[in-house]
Amino acid sequence: MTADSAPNPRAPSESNDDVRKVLELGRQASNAYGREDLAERLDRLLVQVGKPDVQVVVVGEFKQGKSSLINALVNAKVCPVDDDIATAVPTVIRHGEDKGAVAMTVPTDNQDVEATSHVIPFEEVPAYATEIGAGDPDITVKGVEISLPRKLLANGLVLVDTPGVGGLGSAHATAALGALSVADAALFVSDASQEFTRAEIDFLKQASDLCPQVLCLMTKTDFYPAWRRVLEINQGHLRNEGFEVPIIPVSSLLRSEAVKRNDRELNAESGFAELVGQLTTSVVGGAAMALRRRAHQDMIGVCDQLAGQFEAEKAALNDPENAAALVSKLEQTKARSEELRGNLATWSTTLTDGIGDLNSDIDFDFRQRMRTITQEADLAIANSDPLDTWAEFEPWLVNRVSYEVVSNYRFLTERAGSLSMEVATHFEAAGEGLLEDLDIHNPTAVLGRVGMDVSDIDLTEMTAGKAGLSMVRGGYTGVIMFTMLGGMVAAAAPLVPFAPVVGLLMGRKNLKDEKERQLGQRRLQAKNTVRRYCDEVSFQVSKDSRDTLRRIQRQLRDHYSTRADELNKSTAEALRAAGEAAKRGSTEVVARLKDVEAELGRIRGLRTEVDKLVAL
Ligand SMILES: Nc1nc2c(ncn2[C@@H]2O[C@H](COP(=O)(O)OP(=O)(O)OP(=O)(O)O)[C@@H](O)[C@H]2O)c(=O)[nH]1
Ligand SMILES: [Mg+2]
Repeated sequence: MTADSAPNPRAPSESNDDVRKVLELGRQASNAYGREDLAERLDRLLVQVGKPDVQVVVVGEFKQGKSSLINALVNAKVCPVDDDIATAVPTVIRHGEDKGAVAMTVPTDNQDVEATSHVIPFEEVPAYATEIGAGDPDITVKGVEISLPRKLLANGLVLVDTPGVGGLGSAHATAALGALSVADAALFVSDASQEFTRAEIDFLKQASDLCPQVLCLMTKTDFYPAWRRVLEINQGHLRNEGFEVPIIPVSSLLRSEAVKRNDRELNAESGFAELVGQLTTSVVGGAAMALRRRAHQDMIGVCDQLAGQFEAEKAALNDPENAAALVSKLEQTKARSEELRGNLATWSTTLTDGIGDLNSDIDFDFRQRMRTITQEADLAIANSDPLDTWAEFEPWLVNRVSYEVVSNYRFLTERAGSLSMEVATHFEAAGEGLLEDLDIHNPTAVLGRVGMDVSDIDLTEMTAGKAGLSMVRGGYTGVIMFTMLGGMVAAAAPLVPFAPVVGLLMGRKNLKDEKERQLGQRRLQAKNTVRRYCDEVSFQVSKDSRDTLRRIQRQLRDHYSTRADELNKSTAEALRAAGEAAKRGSTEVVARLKDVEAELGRIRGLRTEVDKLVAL
C-alpha cells in the first residue's frame, strides 16, 4: 500500500545509488592522490547517505488520533490507542529488518541520569508507551523505540508519536515544540469534530517557525459527516493567518480497512494515498534532494582541490621560463591559506565576536521577557486574593513562561543562523580566491570553473550557509522543553498554599485586621513563589543557551577549520608539484606532462559524473 505515492522523477524510492557511487569514486581518488583529509570528508557524507534519518514528529491536542494515524500508516498496532489511557512518552518508529522494540528507562528515584535502553516484547509496547508504564514503580519509562520492516520507512523516514499536549498552551506543548525544533517535519493532527481552536492556531504558528516543514491532518473524517465544512473553515483560518500549510483530510479507520482488503480506491478515499505521497516525495524526497545537493557541492570542492595541484604542475611544466615566478606566486597563495587557518582570519574573529554578542543579547532578551512576566504577575496578585485565584494563576504562569522560553529560543536560532551565514560568507570570500589562484596561469580551467554560472555560485553560498544552519538546529539540546517547566512551580510553591486561618476568638476589628494581614502575607508568599520560579527558569534557560551557543561555535569552528586545512594542503601540494616541475630536465618534462594530462583527464571524468548528480 505504500507504493501508491504520486509519481515523481526524483522520488526517493529511485535510490541514491548514484550519489553513493560518485562519493565512493571521489573517496578512492582522494586516497590515491594522498588526500586522506578529503577522503574523510566524503566518508562522513557516505555514512549519512547510506543511513538517512528523516524525523517526522506527530503532534496535536489530546485524543485527536495521533497514535491511530501512525498505526494506520505503518499497518501495525505499534502505538497505543485508547479512549481512556493516554500516550505518555514519545514513541519512535524506524525501519529495521526485523520487528523489535526497546524501552528507554531511568530509575524512578533518580530521573536525572541518562536513560538506559533494554529490549522489551513487542506486544508490551502499548503498555510501556502509556501511563501503565513498565509495571514496576521503581522504573520510569522515558521513551520507546520500535523497528519495523516497512517499505515506507526504508528510505530513512522516522515517525515519532508524542503524548497529547493537553491544552496546547501548556508546558507539555512546549515539550512538543522542543521536539519539533530538531525534527525535519511535523504532522499536526486535529480531528474533524470542530474547527481549530485559538491554542491550536498559536501552536501551529510556533511549530512552523521552528520546523522546516509542517503538514496539517484532519482526522476521523469517517466519523464526522460535516468534515468538509470544518475543513473549509480551517483553510480560511490558515489563510487569515497567512499560512501556506496544506490540510489533508484523513481517516485512519478507512485506511486500515483499505489495507486489509488491499483496496486502492478506499485507500485514496482514506486520504492516506495523499499523505504517503507527501511524506515520500516532499518530506523524505526533500531531505534526499538536500543531501544530493550537498554531495554535489562537496564533490565539486574535492575535484577542484585534487585538480589544483596538477594544474599548477602543468603550468610550470608548460612554461619552464616562468616556473620560478609561478612558484613564488604559489608561495604567496600558500601564505594566504595559512592565514585562513589562523585565529586572526576574518571568519574566525567574526565567529568568536558573534558568539560573544549573541550570548549577551540572548541573555538580555530573556531577562526582559521575564521582567515583563513578573510585573504582570505582581499586578494580578495585588488585585486578587491568591487563595481564590492561585488555581487559575499557576497554569497561566507556566504557559506564559513556556511561551517566552520558546520565543527566546527562536530568537537564538534566528540570530545563530545569520551568524553562520556571515561566517560562511567571510570564509568563502577568502577561500574561493585561493583555489582560483592555483590555476591562475590557465584561464581556460579544465574543470570549467571559469564558466560556472551565477546560479551555481548562489547554490554554493546557500549550501555553505545551510550546512551552518543545520548545525544550529542540531545544536539545541531541548532539555528545558522536555524536563523542566512543568513540575517547577509546584516545587517553588508552598506545600500548604495560602491556607486561611480564622481566629474565632478575635474581636471584630481585630478579625478584620488579621484578615488584612493574612491577605498581605498570602500576596507576599505568592509573589515570592513567582520570583523563585522565574529565577529557577532563568538559571536553566541561560545555562542551556550558553551550552547551545558553545556547541554551535565548536561545530562551526570545526567545520571551517577543516575546510581551511584542506585548502592549505591543496596549495602546499600545488607548490610542491610546481617546484618539482621546475627542476625537471626537458625529456622528463614531456613524459611528466603526459602523466599530468592523464590525471587531469581522470579528474575531469569524475567531475562529469558529479554534475550528473543534479542534472534532471
Ligand atoms: N472513527 C474514527 N475514530 C478514530 C480515528 N482515529 C482515531 N480514532 C479514535 O480516537 C480515539 C483517540 O485516538 P488515539 O489515536 O489514541 O489519539 P491520540 O491523539 O494518540 O491520543 P493521546 O495520545 O492520548 O493524546 C480512539 O478512540 C480512536 O479509536 C479515525 O480515523 N476514525
Ligand atoms: Mg496517542
